Amino acid sequence: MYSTYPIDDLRTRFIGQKTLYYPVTSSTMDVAKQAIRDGAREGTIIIADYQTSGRGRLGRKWITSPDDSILLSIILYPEMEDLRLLNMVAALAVAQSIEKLTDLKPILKWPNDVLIEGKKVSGALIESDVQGEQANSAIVGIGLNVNLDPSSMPEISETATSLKEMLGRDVSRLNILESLLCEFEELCQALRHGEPIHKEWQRRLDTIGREVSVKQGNEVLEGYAESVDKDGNLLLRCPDGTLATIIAGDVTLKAKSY
Ligand code: BT5
Repeated sequence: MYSTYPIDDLRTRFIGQKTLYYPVTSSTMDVAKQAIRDGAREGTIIIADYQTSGRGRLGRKWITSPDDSILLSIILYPEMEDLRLLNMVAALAVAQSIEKLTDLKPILKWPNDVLIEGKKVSGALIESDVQGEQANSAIVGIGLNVNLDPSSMPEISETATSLKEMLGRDVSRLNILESLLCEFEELCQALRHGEPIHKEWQRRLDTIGREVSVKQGNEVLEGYAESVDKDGNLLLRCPDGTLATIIAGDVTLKAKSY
């Protein structure tokens, strides 16, 4: 269990100022959807100690054991043009909050993974309600492995890590959460003021300048990850010299050549 809720003295204006907290729920995304239907205000967060059906993108699972992770959904009512940038906000907020509180050096993997020493410590899932050209709402879901022990979880033991595993000590979920919410709000404000947050995101992306394979459904594209555009799409230089714009997919990095 988190020790205290709500967070005392949370230094944000709107993110996390209203919290719905569950020891166990199916998925904080589902709770957030219902909260939107019930008229939740912007910045409302849903946090859980455990999810019975935690989800990732494309129907994949998000796996944790009880009380060891940050499992968070944030409700936003964004402008349409900001919607596609929320994955950047989520990944940057996670990376910056880890950096503020530890000496770890997280890096980002396109589109929204946060890695430490090549292993995934956090992922983000954005679910939105869009009608025509209008974004009605968005839910930013963030899973962050704080004290998780990946070695006890065969499905992710090879690919996942946690702050505890990297630091060799327990880490306060509450401290990380508080920092994460502050970073998230600052980035939201930057986005609203039209600041180019994609530049900082791109700077931290390990994917750029690497040979990669991109899986989109059953199709696999190979090429050189040249850069990202301001909407966060990956620009892939294909072997025939053409430039492909990748909007969604899973990237596998090939070994670094020095
Ligand atoms: C993501 O999906 O990385 C988005 C994860 C979002 C989870 C949060 S938790 C709060 C909120 N409520 C939810 O129900 N979801 C959100 P994706 O890129 O599809 O990655 C999923 C893949 O990551 C899985 O197929 C596993 O390989 C791996 N994975 C699963 N659990 C993991 C964990 N705890 N740590 C690291 N990797 C994990």
